[in-house]
Amino acid sequence: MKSLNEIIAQFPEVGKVGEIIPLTAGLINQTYKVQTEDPQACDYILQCVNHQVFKDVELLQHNIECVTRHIREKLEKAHETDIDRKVLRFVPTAEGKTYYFDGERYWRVCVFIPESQTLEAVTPESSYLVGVKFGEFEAMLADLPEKLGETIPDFHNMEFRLESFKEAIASNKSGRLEKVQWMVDELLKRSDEMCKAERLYREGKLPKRITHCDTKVNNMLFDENGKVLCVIDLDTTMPGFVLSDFGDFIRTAGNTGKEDDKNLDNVNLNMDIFRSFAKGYIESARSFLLPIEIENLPYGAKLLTYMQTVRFLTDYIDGDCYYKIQYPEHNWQRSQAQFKLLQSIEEHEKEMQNYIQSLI
Ligand code: GN1
Ligand code: MG
Repeated sequence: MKSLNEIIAQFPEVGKVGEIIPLTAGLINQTYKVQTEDPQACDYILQCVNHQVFKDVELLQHNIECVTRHIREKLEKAHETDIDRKVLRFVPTAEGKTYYFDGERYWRVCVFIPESQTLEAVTPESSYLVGVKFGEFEAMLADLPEKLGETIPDFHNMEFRLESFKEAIASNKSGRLEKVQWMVDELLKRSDEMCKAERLYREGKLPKRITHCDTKVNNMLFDENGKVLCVIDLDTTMPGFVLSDFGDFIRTAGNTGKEDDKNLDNVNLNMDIFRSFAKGYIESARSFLLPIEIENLPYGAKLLTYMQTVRFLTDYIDGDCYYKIQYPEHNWQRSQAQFKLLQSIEEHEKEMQNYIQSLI
């Protein structure tokens, strides 16, 4: 196996390397911060792409190159300043590729955006700004000339997720089914309602657009003054429903507790975050959103929370093959916390709909 220093050496732009620090945030890829010795030079992010999850890394990097190039061009045309902090830049290998295959694993390097930070929680003020930014992100990609592929086929396809769920239940690999049966029943009870988006798509009523598909708070960089800089973690940027982007933000940032909170009393929908995000998002995305998309935004919040509950529980029943876990019952804890959030979102559905109506 090649050492990290040998891997980085494949990306000639990166100068003399100092410390390499593992970062732990993501549940999928392995990420490192690469500090360079020259104090004038920038630092880098090195990532080992999870090839189990992202089967076609070439397609993945093609998507990312198209997206970052297009956004960069838009920022340049708009005479924005400080562009290198507003869009990611991936570093080429000696062969001019944006990834390196070491015979076993895929690696890529992007520039570390200086004086930037991720937040694990937002305030109503910052969630308004993040709403504006994710709306802008989709708006900027609305006229992307290249066609993007699905980096994870059927990633946010609820019908497909339910099929995998049912397969996991049928084979009960971990023997954990009995314990979680009550939640399985609760989830299956809602399955028909939760496939509405796929049905609307087939009927030609709900479009697919380029969406980010992982709009967590920690996939947004902020500057030292709390201003939004740029959207990161572009691995799942692909055709999908805007409901995904809206919903996944509410699912993550609009939770008064943690995604894996051990105390379920902490977990509820934060309506202040919902309102401020919705306001910002609709402001910047209304230029291209159809009425059916706007109307279904609260449904998106419910759908993504439901989908994540199904995904965590599927992984738990399968014996923890997908998500990185920190303790044996982690995926069960996550499932319970997501389910609690789902219930809270269901209780607030009417209130969310009324608010969206008041904005349009
Ligand atoms: C994964 O790796 P991370 O934390 O950015 C997952 C998301 C889930 C999330 C659960 C490719 O994202 O879809 O919502 O965990 N990404 C992939 O928090 O499966
Ligand atoms: Mg991420």
